[in-house]
Amino acid sequence: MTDRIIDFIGDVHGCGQTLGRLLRKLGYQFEQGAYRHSERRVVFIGDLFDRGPRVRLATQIARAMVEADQATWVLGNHELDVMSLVLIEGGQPIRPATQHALKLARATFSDFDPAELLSLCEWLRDCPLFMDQPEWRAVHACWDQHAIDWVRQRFNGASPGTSFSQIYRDEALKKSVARLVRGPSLPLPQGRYIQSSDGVSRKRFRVAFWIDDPNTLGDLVFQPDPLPEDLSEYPVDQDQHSSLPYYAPHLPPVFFGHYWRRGTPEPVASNLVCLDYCAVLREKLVCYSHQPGENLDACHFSWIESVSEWR
Ligand SMILES: [Mn+2]
Repeated sequence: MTDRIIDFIGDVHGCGQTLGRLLRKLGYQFEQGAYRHSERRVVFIGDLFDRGPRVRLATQIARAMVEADQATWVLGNHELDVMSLVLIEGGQPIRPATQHALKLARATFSDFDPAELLSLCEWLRDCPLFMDQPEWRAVHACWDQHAIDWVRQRFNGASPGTSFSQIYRDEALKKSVARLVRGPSLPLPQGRYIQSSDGVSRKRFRVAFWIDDPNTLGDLVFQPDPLPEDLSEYPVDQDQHSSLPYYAPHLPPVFFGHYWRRGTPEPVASNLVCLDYCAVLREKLVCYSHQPGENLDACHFSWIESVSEWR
């Protein structure tokens, strides 16, 4: 795998038509049922499911590429959430379908017939939660070595396989998986909350996992909604800080998604690339084309404006 250029593609969220356009822009050709390229391969960084208008198309493209050995599909939180609602074990769904869970998964459920979605979810059991190559790494939200080691040991590898339901039965495993697919967050001080742009009020905020010595909460925040100004200057509690993972700059580059970035894509640190640029909010579906061994550079990003997905 290491001699090929790797195209890491961020959160597709049902923008299936935009995904096809991005692959063609990168030089992939649709032949024998899958997009293919002789010198490149794709790593989908997760969250192909939910929210957008063409979830089924997006997943058909990705699955066909995986089956043709042209891509790897790294699982995101939205894949895991749908799988846990759809997969049956011991005669019951793994996770009960709450109103909130059904609302998040609505675009996926409405685009598939139930048997087809079940079969896709069964197939996804064998997709990995992370990729750990000598020269690069990929995960949906956060590389936390402790969580990676824990998951690898419990799954005997990177894919849940027949152990999928254990994620919802084993608290330590659940926490580790959540760390990989949702990333770390911190609680706001007592009684405070953030009214975020999606209409939800939150008592926690998402934080970066590569800040060595933060002084204030503002040094750590990594999400679209800023902290209120007074909280931004709030000192970091050292106990809280020591609970967070830290990814050091000498480690291999990590490619991830999940964080709803905006603007012109660029690496977030010398060895970290976030690929989620809000395709499903009519922004960009973003790719980083990595030649293993080379330094990261903003010139290796490419993207498609996703607005035509709705025309
Ligand atoms: Mn996500």
